[in-house]
Amino acid sequence: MTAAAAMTALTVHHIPVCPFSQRLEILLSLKGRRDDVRFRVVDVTQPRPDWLLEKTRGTTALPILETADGRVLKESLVILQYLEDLFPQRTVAQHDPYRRAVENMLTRMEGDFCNQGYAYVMNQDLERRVALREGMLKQYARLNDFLVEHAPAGPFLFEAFGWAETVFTPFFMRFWFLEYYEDFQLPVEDRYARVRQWRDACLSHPAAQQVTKEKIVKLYYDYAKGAGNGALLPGRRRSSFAFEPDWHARPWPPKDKYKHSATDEELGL
Ligand code: GAZ
Repeated sequence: MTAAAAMTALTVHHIPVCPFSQRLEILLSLKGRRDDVRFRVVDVTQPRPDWLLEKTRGTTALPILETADGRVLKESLVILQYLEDLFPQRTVAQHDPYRRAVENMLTRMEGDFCNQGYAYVMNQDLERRVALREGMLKQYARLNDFLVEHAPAGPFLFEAFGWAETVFTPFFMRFWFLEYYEDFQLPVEDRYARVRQWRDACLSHPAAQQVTKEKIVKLYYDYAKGAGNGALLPGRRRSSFAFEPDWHARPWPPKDKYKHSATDEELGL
């Protein structure tokens, strides 16, 4: 199939507030091609439908990209590269081999960064809180160090918001849940200054405004209580990831995740 034919009917099946699918939206926005891909929402609070499980051959992680002729790609970083190759007019990745390698080294740090932030927000044990905070700070310090070595001036890794920024920005946004539920702030210290500058530039970029702090904080309440991916907590009938009632209409959730478990009613669900 030609590239032109391939791009006429691309469908991403995704969970709307998922950081991995936000990467795809950011990349497409940077390329001015957001409308060339159809995004179909999958309700994470329901079991995956059979038609979707058939496409994935049983795996449940999203996003997946489906081509016009029904072939399926998995893994957000793989899909990101596919879209980059398919829409080459406005490239986001670096061309120079050395620069691309540097950007890939930073990209490889996303897994540990993500895992640490999610372990921290999902923790229910008060005694582990200090260690998790330290672990998170260590991740930020590693990023800081990398940026100081490869891009001391900033704000981005290279001249503009690019590949590494596309990969990390959804997590910088998700980690608003740490500010809210864990009172976690990046300390104003030299060893975090460069990563702070990077994070702030990422957060305010026009191509990355698919979610807000309010939406993240409200939808991720159940994560803060230890239940990921739309799982139901004891005593609850609805997940905080439910589409209805709309998150705009719900109150801000209680912040004290260690002492209190909010009911559906308190969450406006
Ligand atoms: N490596 C894949 C990619 O595409 O890059 C990851 C995709 C993924 O994890 N998707 C999640 C999913 O579909 C939604 S986003 N899960 C349902 C399933 O059945 O697999 C959750 C975590 C976590 C880190 C991230 C997420 C998250 O812990 O945002 O724990 C519950 C899920 C480290």
